Amino acid sequence: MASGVNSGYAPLDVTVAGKPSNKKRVAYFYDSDVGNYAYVAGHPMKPHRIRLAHSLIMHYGIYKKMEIYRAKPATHHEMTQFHTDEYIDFLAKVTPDNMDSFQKEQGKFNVGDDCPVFDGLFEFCSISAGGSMEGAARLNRGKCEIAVNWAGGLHHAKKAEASGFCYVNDIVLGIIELLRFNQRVLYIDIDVHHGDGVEEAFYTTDRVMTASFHKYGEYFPGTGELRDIGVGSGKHYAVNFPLRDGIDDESYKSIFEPVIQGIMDFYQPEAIVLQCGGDSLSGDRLGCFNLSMRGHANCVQFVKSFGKPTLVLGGGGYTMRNVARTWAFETGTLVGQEMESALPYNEYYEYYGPDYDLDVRASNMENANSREYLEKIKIQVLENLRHTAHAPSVQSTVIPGATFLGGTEEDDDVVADLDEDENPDVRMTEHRQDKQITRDDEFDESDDEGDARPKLHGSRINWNGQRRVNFMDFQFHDDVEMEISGSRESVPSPPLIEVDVILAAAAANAEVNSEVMDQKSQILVAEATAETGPSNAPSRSHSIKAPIDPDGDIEMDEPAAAVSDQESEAEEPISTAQAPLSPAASIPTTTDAVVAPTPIPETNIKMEGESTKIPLP
Ligand code: V1D
Ligand code: CA
Repeated sequence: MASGVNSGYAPLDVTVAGKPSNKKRVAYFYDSDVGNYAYVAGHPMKPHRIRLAHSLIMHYGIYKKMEIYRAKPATHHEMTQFHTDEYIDFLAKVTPDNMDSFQKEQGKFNVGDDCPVFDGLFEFCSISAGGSMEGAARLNRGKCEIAVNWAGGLHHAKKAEASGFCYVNDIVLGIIELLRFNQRVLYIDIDVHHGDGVEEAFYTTDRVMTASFHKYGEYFPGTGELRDIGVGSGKHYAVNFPLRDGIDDESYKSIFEPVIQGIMDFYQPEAIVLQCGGDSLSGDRLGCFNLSMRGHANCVQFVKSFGKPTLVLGGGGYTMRNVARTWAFETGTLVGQEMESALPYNEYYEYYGPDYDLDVRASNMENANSREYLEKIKIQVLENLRHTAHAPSVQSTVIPGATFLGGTEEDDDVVADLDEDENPDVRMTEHRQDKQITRDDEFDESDDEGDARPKLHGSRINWNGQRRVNFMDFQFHDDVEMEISGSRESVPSPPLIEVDVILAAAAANAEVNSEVMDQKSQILVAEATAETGPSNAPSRSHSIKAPIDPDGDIEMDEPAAAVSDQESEAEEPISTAQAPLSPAASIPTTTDAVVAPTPIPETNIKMEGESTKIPLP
C-alpha cells in the first residue's frame, strides 16, 4: 500500500495495470495567509480547511518528502489570460464597505449569496490562482513531477462571472500555462459538482480533454450530461459521467479507473490536472456521495500511477475536518508516505474528535447508482472516446457514421433513455431538444485574421431555470492578444507551434457557447420554468430545507469535535524542460528564494515578491 493504514477499508493500489508507482518530486504550494480569509457568516466555503490540512501535512512529517513553496500571488494581468479586464477590475475594487456602489456590477458578475463580497476577496483569489499557475510553471520546467495546491481547484469560475463559491478560475489559468509546453492536457474533476467552468473554457479545443464525475440531476450547477462531449475541434474532448446519490468506493473505482485508463490510452495527455474536491466524501455538508477517504484517494493514486506531470488541486469540500484528513492523506499518497491512523497532535486537534483518527469512513447510505446504470454510462463514455477523430499529434482512425455522440443513432437513443432515467420528470431531455435546434456548430473559418470566431452561439438553462452564458475566448482578449504566452518564468520563446489552432479554438469558445446557449434558452425557457424548483439543500437529505443548518455551521476558530458528521459543517519525470508551445511574454520571472526555516505549521513563511521556497528544518 502506498499509504498504508490498516483500517479494513478499500486499499489504495501500489501498482496499477502493471505500472509501478515511482517516487516523484513533489512541489507543494501553501500560503499561510489563505486560512485567514473568510466568506460571509454561514457560508459553507471555509478557507480555514486548507490550514487544517496543512497542519496535518506538517505534523505527519510529509514536508520532509516534498518541497514547500509560497507562490507569488497571481497578478491582475495574469488573471486576464482567461478573465476579462472588467471582471478582474471589479474583483480588485469591490469590498464589503463599498459594495453598495457596485450594485449593477454585482448582478452582472454574479456576486451575491453563493459568491459574496468579503474582505480580501481579490487577495484570496490571487493566492489560489498563484499556486496553480506556479505549480504548472514548475511542471513545465521539469522541476517537479507533481505540484500540489490545495487552495486551487475553483472550477466554476467563468470568464466574466463568479459562480459556485469560485471567482477566479485557477484551473483554467494553470492549464493555459501547461499548454505552453504540452500538446495535450487532461483535466480530471472528482468534486461532487460538475467542473463546468473548466469544461466551458476548453469546450472547442482538442488540446484539453476535460473529464468530470459528478452528481447530476437537480443539483448545482445543472450541467454535465453524458451527451455533453464538446463542440467543433473540441467534439469528443469533454467527458461527463453523471452520477446519482450515494456512490461508494467500489462503484466509483469501477467507473473511474476504466474511464481514466481509456482516456490515457486514447488521448495520451502530456500533463494532467486533477481537481480533488472533497465534497464527494461521505458526510459532506453539501455533497451527496459516499466515498471514504481511501476511495477518494484511490483516484489520486490511480492518476499518479501514470507518471505524467500532474497538478493536484483542491476544490469543494464542506466538512472541514474530513477535507483536511483527506487532502493530508492524498499529499501522503503523492509522496509515498505511510500515515498512522492515529492523528498526530496539532493545534487543531480538537476538530478531529471524538476518534482523533485519520480515516473518513463511508456510511450506510443507499447507493442510488445501480451496477447496470454505471455500466451503461461507462460503456457509452468509452464508446465516445473510441470514436474521437484524433488528438493533436496522436494518430487515430475516424470511424464513419458517427453521430453527435460519436456513437450510432441507436446509441443516441440509449443515451436519450439514460437522460430520461436521470430526469424522469422532465418532459423533453436536453438531448432531444438539441435534435430540434437548428445548429451550425462548425466554426466559421473566417479569413479575417483577427477574428477566427465561430458563428455558433448558445446558452443553457440550468436545472434551476437559470440561463447560463459563457464566454470562453480565454486567450483572446483584445488587450492581451499579443501576450497570451504570459508566463511565470522567463523562458525564451521559440516560434509558435499550432498557436493558430489554439487561438481559434479559444476565440471560438466564447461565441460558441454563448450563442448555442442562447438558442437553447429560447426553446427551453418555458419548460425550465415548469420544472421542479431548485433545491440548495444537500441532496443527501432529499428535502427542501435551508441549505445550511445554522447549528452545524462551524466557523474557522471553532473545533468540530462535538458535532457529528451528519450535522457538522454542514493527487518519469516527465518533462525535462522543453520548448514552449506558445510565445512567452513579459510576465515577471519567478525564482525560488530560500527563506527562514520551515515553520510548523505556518510561521516564518516569507514572501519576497516571488515564489518562495520553504526550506526544511
Ligand atoms: F448553502 C449555502 C449557504 C450559503 C450560501 C450558499 C449556499 C449554497 C449551498 N449550495 N449554495 C449552493 C449552490 N448554489 C445553488 C444555487 C443558488 N441558486 C439559487 C442555485 O444551488 C452552489 C454550490 C457550489 C459548489 C462549489 C464546489 O463545491 O463545486 C466548489 N468546487 O471548488 C470550489 C467550490
Ligand atoms: Ca466533478
